[in-house]
Amino acid sequence: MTKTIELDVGGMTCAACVGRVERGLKKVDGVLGASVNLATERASVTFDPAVTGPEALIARVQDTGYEARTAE
Ligand code: 9UX
Repeated sequence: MTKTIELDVGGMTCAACVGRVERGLKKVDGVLGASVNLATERASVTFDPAVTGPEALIARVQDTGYEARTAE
């Protein structure tokens, strides 16, 4: 089974930021895909919930150097 969540990502100011966040998320075990939109400051992340979850995804974005929280 897979799940997709949306994260609000703060602190991205250029296209290279988007690449950094996407690459960071895709390195998390259990992540199947990550797509980041600079204009909306949103990340859409698809993952295997048996392996990872929102807390690990948020922590990875923060470790990459940006702010993150689950989107409403
Ligand atoms: Mo662009 Mo983002 O020069 O951390 S990579 S601002």
